[in-house]
Amino acid sequence: MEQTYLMIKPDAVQRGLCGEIVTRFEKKGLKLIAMKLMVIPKETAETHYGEHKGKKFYDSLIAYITSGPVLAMVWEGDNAVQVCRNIMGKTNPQESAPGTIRGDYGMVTGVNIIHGSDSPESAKREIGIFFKPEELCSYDRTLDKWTYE
Ligand code: DAT
Ligand code: MG
Repeated sequence: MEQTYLMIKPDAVQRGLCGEIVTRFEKKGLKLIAMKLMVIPKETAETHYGEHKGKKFYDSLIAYITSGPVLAMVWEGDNAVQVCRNIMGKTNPQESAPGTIRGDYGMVTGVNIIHGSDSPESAKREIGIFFKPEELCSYDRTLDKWTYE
């Protein structure tokens, strides 16, 4: 099964949206593998967002993502990376479809509620940044036989 790294960003933690957001992934049928509330150290944020270094929004992105606690999570499921990106919506919340997390809760790209890995390779890298292997829970759910064919 594919795993993805999701992170509820500081704005959504402050706004009390963690429960509603987690519920969407649970109800979809994805499986929660790991979860940790943490304030990201600046160096870790720079590693995570390394691909954006040099872009005009980079400094504000690092300041934003380190401005308060984030809820770091690993979720698992068939095609989990793309399924979660679909649930999140487009990067710019003004272009995200209603019904998506960013479409329902966000207003601007610079404060856009949630992060999700963009490929299985990114997911492996990002999970490794935020979690130790022993922090990932391996377990069976009886529910899965009603979720998958
Ligand atoms: P995504 O988070 O959808 O994977 P991304 O990887 O292109 O999007 O960018 C990472 C984050 O950087 C994004 O969630 C918000 C911020 N960002 C991207 N483009 C931006 C822009 N043009 N202005 C302000 N912030 C931006
Ligand atoms: Mg991205």
